[in-house]
Amino acid sequence: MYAQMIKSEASREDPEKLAAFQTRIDAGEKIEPKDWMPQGYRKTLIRQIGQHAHSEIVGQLPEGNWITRAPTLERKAILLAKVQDEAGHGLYLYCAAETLGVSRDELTEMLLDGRMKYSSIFNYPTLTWADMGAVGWLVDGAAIMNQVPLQRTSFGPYSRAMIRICKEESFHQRQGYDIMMKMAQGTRAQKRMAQDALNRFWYPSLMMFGPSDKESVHSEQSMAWKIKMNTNDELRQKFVDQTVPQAEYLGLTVPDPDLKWNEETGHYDFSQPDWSEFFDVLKGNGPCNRERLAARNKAWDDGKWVRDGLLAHAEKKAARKVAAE
Ligand code: BYC
Repeated sequence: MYAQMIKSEASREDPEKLAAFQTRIDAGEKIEPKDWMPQGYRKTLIRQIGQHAHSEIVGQLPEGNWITRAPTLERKAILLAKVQDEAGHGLYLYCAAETLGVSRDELTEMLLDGRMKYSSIFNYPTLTWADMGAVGWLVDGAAIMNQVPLQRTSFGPYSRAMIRICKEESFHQRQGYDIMMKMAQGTRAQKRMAQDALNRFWYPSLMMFGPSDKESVHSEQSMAWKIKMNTNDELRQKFVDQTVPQAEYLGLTVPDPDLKWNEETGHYDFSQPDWSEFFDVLKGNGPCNRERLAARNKAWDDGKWVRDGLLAHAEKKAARKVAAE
């Protein structure tokens, strides 16, 4: 539907402008907010950047759950800093989306009433401290795999936001791997916890890259516009190739009996996630969808008095300025 809408919009655009735009993209030029751009390009960016921003904000919830229960003061401080970074990432991304003519409030309302998505991964619960390790190692690892190429994306503000975000994500992944290392080298019970976290987060992490290329509705157009730099399957494969040796180093087992190194392709063969589960989570039926949206709705409602106060203050200031002129 969406892809068709983008195509039908393209047919209404001025063909000369479209061709000139594509030439700029092909030449690797950055598109800036005031430049002419096709409506479909603008909409696709608002969708992707908005969903990305929402993912950062909703992504604070499963980890925020563990701040008060971190095992040491040091771990608590590190986790707190990581969760704060994620709020910052959300803000950079909302700002990048705002340059396309949509307000942060509009984006938030679309998240809250279910018109916009956030990453499927955050609909899974974080049950033990080892999950903080698995989230950092696997979830941030998958995020980095997806986001490093996005530093070269064609839209200037998105690309610049990604450069900053990627630097912080690398620290996030290291802290996750460090937790896994401690758990994997700890007592038998701790190692079991680490293995259990890997078992539960492996396939949901593979799902983060989106559906298979055959099922991906946006990839073709988004890649032609360099909004996306790789297909979903390409990045998923890179993630598996990078992560399996890390699991081996930890002495943990990736929960896939069909996982094996393929000499011919130079990549790991692996089992696909259960795609029916993925689409079910997208429809709102994952283990934590309702809880996550309820938490965001509550935060929005509880923050109303702050927004109202700031707005009233800004209006008073503007009125005073006009009166003084
Ligand atoms: N979850 O045509 P496709 C983080 C949707 S945050 C939910 O392949 P596209 C972190 C997709 O939106 C990481 N929905 O789409 C934060 C589309 O539906 P709509 C977030 C998904 O856009 C805190 C439909 O499925 N990263 O790292 O070409 C703590 C068809 O898919 C998912 C980003 O957002 C999913 N996993 O490709 C720790 C990166 N996958 O919109 C960590 C930027 C697909 O038509 N985004 N869908 O209703 C992207 O790179 C791309 O948007 C995707 C999907 C690769 C995710």
